[in-house]
Amino acid sequence: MGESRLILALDVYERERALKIAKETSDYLRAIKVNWPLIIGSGLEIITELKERTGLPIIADLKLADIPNTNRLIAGKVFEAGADYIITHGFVGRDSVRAVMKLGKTIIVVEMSHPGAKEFIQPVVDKLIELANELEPFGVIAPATRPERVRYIRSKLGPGIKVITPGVGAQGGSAREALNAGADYIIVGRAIYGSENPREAAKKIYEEIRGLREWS
Ligand code: NUP
Repeated sequence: MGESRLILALDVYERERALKIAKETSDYLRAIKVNWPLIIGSGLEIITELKERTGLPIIADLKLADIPNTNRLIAGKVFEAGADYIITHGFVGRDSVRAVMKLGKTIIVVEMSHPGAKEFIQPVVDKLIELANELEPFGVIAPATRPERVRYIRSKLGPGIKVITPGVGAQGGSAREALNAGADYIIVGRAIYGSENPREAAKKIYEEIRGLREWS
């Protein structure tokens, strides 16, 4: 991946719109994250197409949370379509996560960015960090909406594991604060694709965070 630390969450349904926004913003991105809305709206081939047209790595944000065999069946097809990374839940246990990791680079959800994450996920964060340290995935998801939690997670996590933080912009988190708290990359969706000029919005965030120090 290039120099930028900005990942676009491309949560639109339509293929044409997705390709247009991806093309307009790609100069400022490190990767494009594809989630269920786009896969449901445009089909799995959108991964292949986005990758070919932008040359950027694709993160498939499926948040897999199934038994090992089902996780494997899903992840196999998604990596085959060209995804470079898959996001998976850790709370389903090591066997389910391992099934994904066997097939390709994996990002484990350690703490989500929405308020509801405090109900069930936050209380088990230490165990999810332990799981990540043991399995050594490419990275983990931590909440940009709670920089103090990003700092905590970073402090407990092995140095080789990247911290990737959604929640910037529409959910109220600040790119700068997340990165200063130890995030390696930030994920931004609505604040870019929902803007009147996605290219300008991406550029603005890119410029805001350029030059902040790298943690790992
Ligand atoms: O904890 C998480 N929070 C979150 O927002 C884990 C995620 N994967 N996401 C995703 O990041 C969410 O599903 C969406 O695709 C993106 C954030 O989009 P936005 O709030 O910037 O529009």
